[in-house]
Amino acid sequence: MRVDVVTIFPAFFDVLEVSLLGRARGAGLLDVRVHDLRDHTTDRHRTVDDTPYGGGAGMVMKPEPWGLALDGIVADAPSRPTFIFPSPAGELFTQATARELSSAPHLVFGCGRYEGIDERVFTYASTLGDVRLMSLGDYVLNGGEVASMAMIEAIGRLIPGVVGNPESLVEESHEDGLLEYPSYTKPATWRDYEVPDVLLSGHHGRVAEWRHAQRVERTRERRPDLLPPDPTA
Ligand code: JFH
Repeated sequence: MRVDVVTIFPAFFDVLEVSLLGRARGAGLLDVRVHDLRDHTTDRHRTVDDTPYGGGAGMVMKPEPWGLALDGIVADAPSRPTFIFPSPAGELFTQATARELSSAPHLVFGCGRYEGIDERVFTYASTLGDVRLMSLGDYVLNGGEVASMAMIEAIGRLIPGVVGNPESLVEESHEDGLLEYPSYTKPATWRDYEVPDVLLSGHHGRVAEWRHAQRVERTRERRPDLLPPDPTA
């Protein structure tokens, strides 16, 4: 998979080298290229923002550098890319979104800052490929970089060969709508806390039942929104 990232903070993405995805990049499964938006400015101050038409707080990212940056990426693209712009006003990015995007040959992440990007950039990008405005959740970050990084990691680990054990991807929580069961490892007693007896019993059927019950109970307590509606409620 080819991934391009456009940002005014390219150094943010240095951590991709040391993360889980560093290995995937080494193996040629993932080709990530980070571009500095300011390289596409034409004024002495390398300006990327300006005041909003119609007034209001803060600054908005100018369209011209974005147009040049996207043109440059598309010029040597393998196919029509999918553009992803993190935004607090986007559709919710979920595991299903990550799954869907993991089969795309080319993703382009546009990282806004300030109050966001001039709306016409999204319109222009939609003439070059599919455009998705994506939110990580209902809270406000300072820009699109952290959201892009999270999405690149969530998508990248679903590419076959990126995560070591393919079983851990099939069994994964959030694909079947329940939270995961609690995990334990050695020692069996740690600071007077015991591992639940059933896990030491060797009864695979009872272990599976116990884990399923744990998943349902934890989901009801922490994420009732994931469960089907209770008809007695
Ligand atoms: C981003 C920022 C907008 C103004 C709510 C009402 C008014 C600050 C680019 C994604 C998620 C983001 C995100 C993604 C891209 C950018 C900062 C934007 C406003 C906020 C204030 C700039 C934030 N899931 N959260 N945040 N910002 N809005």
